[in-house]
Amino acid sequence: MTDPSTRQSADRRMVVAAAQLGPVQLEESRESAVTRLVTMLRTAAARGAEFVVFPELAFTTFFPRWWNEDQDEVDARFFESSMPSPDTQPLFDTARDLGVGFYVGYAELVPADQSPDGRTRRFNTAILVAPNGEIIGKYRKIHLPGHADHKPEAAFQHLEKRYFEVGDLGFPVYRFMDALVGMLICNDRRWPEAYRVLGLQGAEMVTLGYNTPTENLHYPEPPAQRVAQHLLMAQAMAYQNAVWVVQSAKAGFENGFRMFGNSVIVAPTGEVVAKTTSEDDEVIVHDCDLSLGDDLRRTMFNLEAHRRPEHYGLIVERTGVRITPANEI
Ligand code: CDT
Repeated sequence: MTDPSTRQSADRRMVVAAAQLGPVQLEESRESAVTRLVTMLRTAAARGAEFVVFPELAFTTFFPRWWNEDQDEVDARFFESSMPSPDTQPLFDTARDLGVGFYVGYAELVPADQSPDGRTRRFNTAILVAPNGEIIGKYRKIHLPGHADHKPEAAFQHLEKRYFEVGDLGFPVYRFMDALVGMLICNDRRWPEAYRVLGLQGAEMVTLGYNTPTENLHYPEPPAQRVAQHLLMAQAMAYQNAVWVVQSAKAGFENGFRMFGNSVIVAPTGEVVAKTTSEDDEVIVHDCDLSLGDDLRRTMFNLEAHRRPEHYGLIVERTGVRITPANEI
């Protein structure tokens, strides 16, 4: 365990990129998607990036929008049972050649014969890959949105609860190059608890890929409002945890279903320092001062000095709302 006061304070910087992917159509091959990621990795490296954040489920279309009862087909088309796999190896090779690390999301299948309980398992996963091409960290998405049942009346499905299990690795933080880095995936960004658990482990940068539909599945909502909420969350979570936030979208029309872009890099001050403007493949880069959050962590958000966990019990004891007015108990 490292004491927070022993962070190295010398000029610690990391040039970071968010590499947003435009749409990946259902028909597009994994090989083609990986070629696009490799192109963006090269673009980011040419602009000085040392670390590139790619989206959630980056090698395929966002398949949870379709109901499919043929699990073998789903597994074959969308899941990876090894990483790197033959299709994804070029991304790892290019990263190693360029000396650039990356975060990428994919659908992970753990075959029954490799699973401790002998069950095939499926997760929505992100990995952290070092500049030498080695996988040094893994996160399996914990806040799975949507539903598990078929909703034929809906314009589209959001079947993450059908296709994936809840992640079983917690919220780990990794020492990555010169920084302490945590990973989240898409819907996790709506849950302050996820960020706080990373903050309590000293995270200085939180990386996250997402696929967010422009339309609300559940009720009509103006798309601009959805983007405003996305930016609001990124800025609030960055500031309240004094972390850099790097969020990368898969965006645009996939087989007619639109997802918003607005990939962002947010400073620990809560300010947006870079943002995409398209719904296509697009790279944004920022030279991050890793010590920028230190003043906040020392003062306003000195967690050791100011948190009161003795009053936060409900957060872990209770999942949903139970109305308990203090004057009615
Ligand atoms: N991929 C993902 O987690 N998307 C969710 C939308 C869920 S809508 C039922 C998000 O929070 O962006």
